Amino acid sequence: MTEESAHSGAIRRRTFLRIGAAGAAAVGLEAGFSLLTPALAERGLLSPDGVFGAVAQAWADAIYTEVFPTSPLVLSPFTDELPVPKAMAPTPQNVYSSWAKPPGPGTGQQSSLGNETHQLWPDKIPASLGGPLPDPLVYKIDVQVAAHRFTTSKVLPINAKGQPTVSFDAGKPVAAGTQRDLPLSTIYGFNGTFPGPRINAEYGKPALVRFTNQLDQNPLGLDRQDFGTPDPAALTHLHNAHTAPESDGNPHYSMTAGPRHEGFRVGQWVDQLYLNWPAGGDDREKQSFFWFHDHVMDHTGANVYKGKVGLYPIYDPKPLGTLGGTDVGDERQGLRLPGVRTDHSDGSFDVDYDIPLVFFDVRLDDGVTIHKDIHDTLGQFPDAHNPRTHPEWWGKSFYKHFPNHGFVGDIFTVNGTANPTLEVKRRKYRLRFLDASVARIYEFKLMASTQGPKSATSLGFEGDELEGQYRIPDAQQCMRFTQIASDGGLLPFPLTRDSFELWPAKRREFVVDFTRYQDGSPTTKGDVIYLTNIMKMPNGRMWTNSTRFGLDAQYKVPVLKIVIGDDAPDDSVMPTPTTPLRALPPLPANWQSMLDNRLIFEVERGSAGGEIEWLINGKRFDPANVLRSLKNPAGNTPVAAPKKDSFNLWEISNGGGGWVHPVHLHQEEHRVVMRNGRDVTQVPDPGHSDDISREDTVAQDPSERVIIYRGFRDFVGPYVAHCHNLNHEDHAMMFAWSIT
Ligand SMILES: [Cu+2]
Repeated sequence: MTEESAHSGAIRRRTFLRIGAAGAAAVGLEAGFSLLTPALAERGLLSPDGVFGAVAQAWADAIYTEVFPTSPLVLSPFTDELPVPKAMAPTPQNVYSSWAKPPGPGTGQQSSLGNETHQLWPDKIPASLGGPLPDPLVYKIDVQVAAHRFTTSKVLPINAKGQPTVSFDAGKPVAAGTQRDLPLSTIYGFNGTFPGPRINAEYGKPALVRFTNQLDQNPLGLDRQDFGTPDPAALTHLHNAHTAPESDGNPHYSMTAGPRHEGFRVGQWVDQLYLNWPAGGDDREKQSFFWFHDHVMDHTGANVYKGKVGLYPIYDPKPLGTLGGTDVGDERQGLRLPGVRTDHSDGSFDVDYDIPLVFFDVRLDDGVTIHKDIHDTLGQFPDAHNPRTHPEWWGKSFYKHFPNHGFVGDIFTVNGTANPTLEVKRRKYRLRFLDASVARIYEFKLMASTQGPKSATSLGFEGDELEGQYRIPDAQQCMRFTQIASDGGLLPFPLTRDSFELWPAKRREFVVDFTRYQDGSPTTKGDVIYLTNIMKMPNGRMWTNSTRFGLDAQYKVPVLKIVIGDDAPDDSVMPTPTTPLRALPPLPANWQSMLDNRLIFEVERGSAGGEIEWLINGKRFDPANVLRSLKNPAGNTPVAAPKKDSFNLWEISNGGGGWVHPVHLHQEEHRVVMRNGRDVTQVPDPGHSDDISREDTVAQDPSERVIIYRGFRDFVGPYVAHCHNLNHEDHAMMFAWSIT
């Protein structure tokens, strides 16, 4: 049986629903359609001509449920140590060269299917663009079913009013008021861990990762619950590396080439080649902190939430003269950013005082909240027998594929641990922030509190106000952040921040000096500082309160406890607001002349509802066709198929309705040139001070219009752009584009 025929019997649910909306008559013979039709007809959800049309909204309203479980209260917060992943070791050459199918540049050598070839092997990068580069270091990452512990603390089961409530042990009730240990949650993890491995990469040293889908293996017999890829396919995107489409993990590509499916199925592997080479060979395009995550169409949110998150800081050993200094993880050299590097004999290296912080909000099952989802009609998780409750899943991670407003958790984790503690030396640190949450946006501040954390329940809060579980009512800001990097790598100059927002998928890097407070007074051993979230975001729609939009002075949620430890040597230098870090790539002087013929993409919540409510230019994601721009001021509607080595302006506009969208564009970093009609190339928008940097994700407040300048260099082929609120992405807020 071929790959295609093996899967042709079941049309994917989303494809079905999309087709249904467009006119199901055209595909009435599809097997999946006939399978689903009776169930839908029985529920009165199908109009006589098979087109959902007007019933879609009613259907959606009937199926949405915004009832979420309240997670049990973590009773001893800030006792678990923050896990800091160590650098992963590459596979030795004598090992990978003995693999049955070793990696390489040959025809068909890119995946186990034998139908794809690396577009640009490192030795083929032209000298004019900084090549050739050496053969890649090889890493092997297996996508595995595993178990994960969010906390070692006892927990107290509580209800939405914050009162003690019953829990369940192997499905059997346990009396209210009983303190419990949390069961392990089932994850789909890179090498079975959450967060997954950390690859410390370097410009000039390509890396190749062989991702193997082992999700069929479940030696511990873990209950997979009702989320994650049902297939179970795997597809990984190194967000947002400069990568050829066959290694980029975009679903658009995987369906037309590669696996010709939404991802790689169990037993298959793909070699993703990360050249660690900047766009156009331009050192100013270098970045500093990638992450890799799942990107299976329709299930990215569920898969990321189930644990498919990995880290990929990238260092730069090259002295750049006037364009900026080296950033090699050694504070005695170049930019002298915090970092003490240890090189290992296997080719990997670790950097002390350089710490990634992955933020992820989770919700744990209370055993009494019904699992009821629009997806239940589609038979994806037959063993779950939804809609019903799952007392046997008490205390394990709970997910809803399709909430009306987006999914947010009520326990905030850092590097996979709820309410962790980091003991720091009295010196400077480099902190790399990543929002790996499905939908939550954070605003962080460094705060001190004399009274310490109080549970939100003890303060009388209930419902959504319990999100984050703890508060520090007396907290005051005590330190500032010196921002050195954003999604697109080092900034041209550092920014001093009292607080900053972190949107889904975005990275922000900071230097923090733990030797003194912002008033200049020294810290002392044992002092405690809380990294505190001050953005209240009760659901996935948007925040209700933040510094920019009406702070709630009572909402101060400690996320990470930082304890000042011993003195330590520190050869790093705090960059000042005039320290050049990395020059921006050139913006043509005549960029405004390109405005009239820009491409325009409007993201919006459509009126059709249901599975097809999240739209771009009025269309749901169509993997088979490149999207067309809305009519631009020049009167044209160009298709999103730029020529290789061209540059253009793209407008991303938020269609409104009181939603916010982090819109992520694969491939090259962009630079915001206009926000809401104003040129921000010299003076940034006051609400978006890092518009001065290069980024890969456009943060869009309600109804904002953002125009970005971006290039399309070095590779050809299909890419995607999409909202990184993963509930939106998974429900079709994505479009296909291509470099031709
Ligand atoms: Cu969105």
